[in-house]
Amino acid sequence: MNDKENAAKILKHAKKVVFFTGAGISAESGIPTFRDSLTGLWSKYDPSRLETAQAFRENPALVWGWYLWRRRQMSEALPNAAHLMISNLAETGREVYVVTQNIDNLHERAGSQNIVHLHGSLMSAKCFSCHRPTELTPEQLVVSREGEEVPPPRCGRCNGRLRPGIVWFKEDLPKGAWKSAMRLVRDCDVLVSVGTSGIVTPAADIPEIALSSKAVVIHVNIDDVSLEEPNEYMLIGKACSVLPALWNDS
Ligand code: BV8
Ligand code: ZN
Repeated sequence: MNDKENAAKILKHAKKVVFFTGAGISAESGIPTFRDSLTGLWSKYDPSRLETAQAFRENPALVWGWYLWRRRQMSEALPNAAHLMISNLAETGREVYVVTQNIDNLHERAGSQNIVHLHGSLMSAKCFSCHRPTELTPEQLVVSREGEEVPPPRCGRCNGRLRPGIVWFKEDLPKGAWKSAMRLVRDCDVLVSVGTSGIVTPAADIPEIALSSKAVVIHVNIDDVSLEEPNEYMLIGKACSVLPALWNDS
């Protein structure tokens, strides 16, 4: 049997499955990934300029405007066949969890329930000064074009600036999120790692942690990202083709 057939068989017999996802799973929904040479967000913006608290301090309107723009891209995107396969698999009597690095809400909109956002979510905002979480009004979400600078709204409690509820570089991951992810990853039968380049830590350590906890790891990526270890399967291809086939073939 080839890797795909083996992986499908393993998934069929799994009781507890964790899907570890990165930007690649949302690529076919039209949301640019970070490292695509042409359209990737990195190539348009220097992450060190925009994805740090320092950048927000220096130019809150640029950073807030950029995230509003990304939020607009997300709202115009739809969950794809890969997101839907994960949500449908949870209806087959096995435990299915999602641990995602993505800040979009496509897993939620595909119907997945048990989701851990390691790096926060574009749906949330909090105060840069007192950290109070704040719901945004529709008016506060308006942005017209990419790169538009929009001064962030103010906190109702301390009048500090609101920031996106996400984790920037050099910021710790939410304690609860990391703990939940570790509990799930250490206790699963199969970890399916979908559309991640494995560059950003500590999230990038997750497939290795799963392998050392005796889980099988199935990578789904257009590139070969395998760690060349036993109990690992590398399925090369687009998430929207590979994931549905993984379930239909089993
Ligand atoms: C931390 C939210 C402790 C924001 C993100 C030096 C100095 C200081 C820190 C560090 C340092 N060196 C390392 C670090 C740690 C740092 C880090 O990892 N840096 C990297 C750049 C080396 N990490 C941190 O800072 C983390 N915090 O460590 O705290 C600490 C405290 C103080 C000081 C030091 C450490 C916090 C990291 C969180 C950053 N926030 N996101 C936002 O999104 O705007 S990271 C962001 O980038 C994503 O969340 C995700 O994690 C990452 C992108 O990775 P991927 O999702 O994998 O996406 P990518 O584009 O890379 O890859 C896409 C993949 O999909 C590719 O493989 C491609 O082949 C594939 N693909 C494409 N299309 C498809 C496909 N596959 C299938 N189908 C397709 N159709
Ligand atoms: Zn505040």
